[in-house]
Amino acid sequence: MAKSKNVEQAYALARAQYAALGVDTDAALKKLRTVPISLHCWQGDDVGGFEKFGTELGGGLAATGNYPGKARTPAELRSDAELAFSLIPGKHRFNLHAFYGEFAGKKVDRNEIGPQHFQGWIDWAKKLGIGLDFNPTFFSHPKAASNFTLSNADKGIRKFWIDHGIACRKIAAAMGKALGKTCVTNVWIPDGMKDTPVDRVGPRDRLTDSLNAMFKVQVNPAKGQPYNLDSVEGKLFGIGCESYTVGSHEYYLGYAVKHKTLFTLDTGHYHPTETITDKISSVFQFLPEILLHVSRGVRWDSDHVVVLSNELEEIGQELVRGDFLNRTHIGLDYFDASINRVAAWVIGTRNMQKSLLKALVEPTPTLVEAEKSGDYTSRLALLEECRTLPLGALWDFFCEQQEVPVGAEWLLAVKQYEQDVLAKRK
Ligand code: RNT
Ligand code: ZN
Repeated sequence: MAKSKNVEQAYALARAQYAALGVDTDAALKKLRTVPISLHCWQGDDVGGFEKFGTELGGGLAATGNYPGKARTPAELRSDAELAFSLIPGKHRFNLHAFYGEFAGKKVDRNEIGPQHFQGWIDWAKKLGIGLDFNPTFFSHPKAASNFTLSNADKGIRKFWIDHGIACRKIAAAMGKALGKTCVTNVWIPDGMKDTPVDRVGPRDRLTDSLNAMFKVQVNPAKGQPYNLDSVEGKLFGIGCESYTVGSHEYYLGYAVKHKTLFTLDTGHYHPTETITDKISSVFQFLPEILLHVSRGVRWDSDHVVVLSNELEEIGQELVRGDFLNRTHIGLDYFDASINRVAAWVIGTRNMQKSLLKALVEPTPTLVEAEKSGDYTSRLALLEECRTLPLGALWDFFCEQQEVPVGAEWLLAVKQYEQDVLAKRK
């Protein structure tokens, strides 16, 4: 890619402006390069998967819109994701759900899946030099139709889902081992009730037993880097589960602390006026690592494409200020079917990176000093001045350094691909 003189000149000016505040922008860009974001496979096909059981998307999840060109096969999904990766600076990861396996036209039920169904994904990840993450799929299945999976009152159904969870952890470990990059497996279940329950205890007792049975199976080597890390994701409510969610925030935070799993904070899983900003440092008091599902709820957990909002900037600030980047696995979780799906990946990922960059070039020591000495006037004044520093010049330079399109140029590649490839998927 030809280097642009404008980009370099703008960077030199911006660099000096940040340096005057004591900020080393070269070091910030170097750090940003090392932070992988896990792109969620399910943005590529509206959480469809490749099982073809004919079951509708369940669990209160809803991908609205019918933009043409969604991926219908693993090969198409991989091709779309490759385009997205080529437009995002840095090296990232890909996050698979269990129902995206390659089943060669056969009906392989969820309790029967194995690493062989993900060999194509492993080979692909190896070729790209990226890591994979994983998720058991506890929805879009006849045995999840009652909205009770791991907490189901029926022992047989519970067993089915426990076996699915174990199968997934083994697949994840096989991925981690094959790629030499630890895989993070996120457990989210849709269990809950539309109307007010009478027994809130029973399902939670059963969920605890099921999780214990699922996590009891060892999938990691006795020593050294783990192949797989387990995480659990809570939620406030879902469509069809407005009154009771078995795996609530408190439930899983307690479970994670007690059983030493990771804990997933999804930005869409709280009251609409509540953000995860203030939860990060609290959770880190008690857990070594967390998983983020960066999403954007609009009025509800609507999973809109992540934009560079105040909330996203605050998340970046918390991760950087608290020195939590090495303890945080950052993943995206949204699904918008009303716009080009490759663009949705690119926009959300680049925004997540911009929020980190903005935090990495904050004059944090000066701000902390002001705060410590009780000079809240300076703290506020400086924070507000920082908002309009030339971040765009740093970002453009970073894109150029990483040999991906600068500014909105990436959109041209997406539009071209839409014309050449997506439009032909009828
Ligand atoms: C649902 C959870 C969960 C899912 C994915 C598809 O509310 O956020 O993470 O979005 O597993
Ligand atoms: Zn999520």
